[in-house]
Amino acid sequence: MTTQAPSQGEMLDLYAVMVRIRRFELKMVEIFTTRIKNGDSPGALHTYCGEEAVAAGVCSLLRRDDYVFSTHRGHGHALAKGADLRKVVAELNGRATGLSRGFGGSMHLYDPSIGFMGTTGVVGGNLPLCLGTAYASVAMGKDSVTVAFFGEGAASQGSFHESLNMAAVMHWPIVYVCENNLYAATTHVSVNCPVANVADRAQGYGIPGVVADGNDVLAVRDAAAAAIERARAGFGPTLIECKTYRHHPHCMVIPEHRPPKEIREWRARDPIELFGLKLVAEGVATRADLDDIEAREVRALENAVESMAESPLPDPLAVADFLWA
Ligand SMILES: Cc1ncc(C[n+]2csc(CCOP(=O)(O)OP(=O)(O)O)c2C)c(N)n1
Repeated sequence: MTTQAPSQGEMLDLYAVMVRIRRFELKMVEIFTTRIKNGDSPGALHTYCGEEAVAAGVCSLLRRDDYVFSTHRGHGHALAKGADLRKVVAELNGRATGLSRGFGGSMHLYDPSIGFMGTTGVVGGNLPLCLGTAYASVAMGKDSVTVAFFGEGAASQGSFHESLNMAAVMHWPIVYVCENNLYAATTHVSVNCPVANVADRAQGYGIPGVVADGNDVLAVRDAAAAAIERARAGFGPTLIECKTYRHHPHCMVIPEHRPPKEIREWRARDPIELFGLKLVAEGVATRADLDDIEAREVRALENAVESMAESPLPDPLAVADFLWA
């Protein structure tokens, strides 16, 4: 397998995508907090802060005609796959200009035009679905690859095992990306996973299982490169486990339960800061270049929030557009 080192432009893109996701999530926390204070109920918000290197690293290698199946923690996957920032901001705020016309929200973001096959509120629910696009690619003679992101909690659902087994026996082009952030809501991975690594479970299906540092975007990219190449060439699925950690509690309504020391230690390994330091140390970018990227992303986000605020709510009767006749 050949893994091409990213060019300077690709490195800066990786940085920009991670910053875009981080800024987006922090802004949504701000907006949702205000809305809750105002007696509004904007729904659940599962942020991806701390895990950006996974989505950025994997999606940087995908083509538009490759497919991504996401989770309840999926804003980062959508943005990394190329979803329009304005439409994602609008969708999370229930506006008619949103990705799902304002009817879906955080856990129902879809954009099939870029191969983004959706976030979902059903933990492990995306894993059987990803078999569909993989089968379709094979049946149509296309070399598109399907990526399924999921948490380590989902890896203890029956759907995980069914999906891996099917993909393995059929040699379907799927890259399974487990985002092991140590906790499924409040349950530590050691409670529901009896082996050291989720990736070890790949052995049971005769496919490669790889552990990657999920806070190192280049390590994620390397692991993904080999898996994508393998899948595209017709050799079947790979299970990648990215060890990472979320900055925020599980969602807006569940209080923090994790040990403060553990949170501090992981936050000290912030994927964006680590990558920024590396870019500067290796002369790929100056601190001023990185600040420019940050400023550009902040501007784009501010514009998206402004346009969302001016966008209408969906017409309730338009829901009929989604019903079968
Ligand atoms: C089938 C199902 N069971 C339970 C839940 C409630 N639930 C929502 S998120 C979550 C934790 C999922 O953990 P993990 O898969 O590790 O993803 P993470 O939240 O850590 O990203 C649970 C149990 C659900 N949404 N769907």
